[in-house]
Amino acid sequence: MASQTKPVLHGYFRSSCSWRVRIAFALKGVEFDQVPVNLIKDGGQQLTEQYKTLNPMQQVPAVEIDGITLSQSLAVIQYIDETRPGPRLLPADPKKRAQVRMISDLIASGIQPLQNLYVIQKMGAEKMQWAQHFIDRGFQALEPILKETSGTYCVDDEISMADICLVPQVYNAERFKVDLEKYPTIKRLNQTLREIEAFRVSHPSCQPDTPEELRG
Ligand SMILES: N[C@@H](CCC(=O)N[C@@H](CS)C(=O)NCC(=O)O)C(=O)O
Repeated sequence: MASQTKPVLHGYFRSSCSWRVRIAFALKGVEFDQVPVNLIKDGGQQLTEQYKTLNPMQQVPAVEIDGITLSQSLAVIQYIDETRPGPRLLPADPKKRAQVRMISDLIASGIQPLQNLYVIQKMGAEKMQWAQHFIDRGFQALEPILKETSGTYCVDDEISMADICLVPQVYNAERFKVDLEKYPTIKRLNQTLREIEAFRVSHPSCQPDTPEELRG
């Protein structure tokens, strides 16, 4: 049962996993509070003992919701979907639902962790090349899958968790200067999705902790 207290998202404006959760809340029309966790400042506020109590992996997001604390953005999104009214974020049809999970996992397990801050910091001067390589590798797999599954959105014509994962990953790809021309389906879907209100209001350029120079 959803409680009356507003959920609290501990996140970072530019974190793609935090953005996923912001999109899910926005699509469901759920109000929430944000507590910024700066991944860079003070050597990384996610690494403090205090934050570790919220997410022992010392990553964002962590979400306080209905009396529990959750980490792992896909678990958070599915909990929001299962407890809040509004558009379904996973389709009713088992085949489509499996496709949504396949695409979400491909991004959340097969791409994002390999270009995550903690990992690329270990790569020193090669970090750009490293991130590009793994995003490209993932997008080479994602492009034919999406060509097959997509309609207006990643799976058919309903917005789903797959779309929630795609847009922040494309944002990361752009940050790491991956050539998106090689991926026409990914590019088309991203262009369509980023115009949608829930994706716009949750964009890294307009969050409470977005620095002035990156606001837009
Ligand atoms: N599987 C986790 C991944 C979380 C994650 O990688 N968060 C990144 C930001 S998107 C982070 O906190 N990085 C901090 C670090 O690498 O030190 C999820 O989906 O929530």
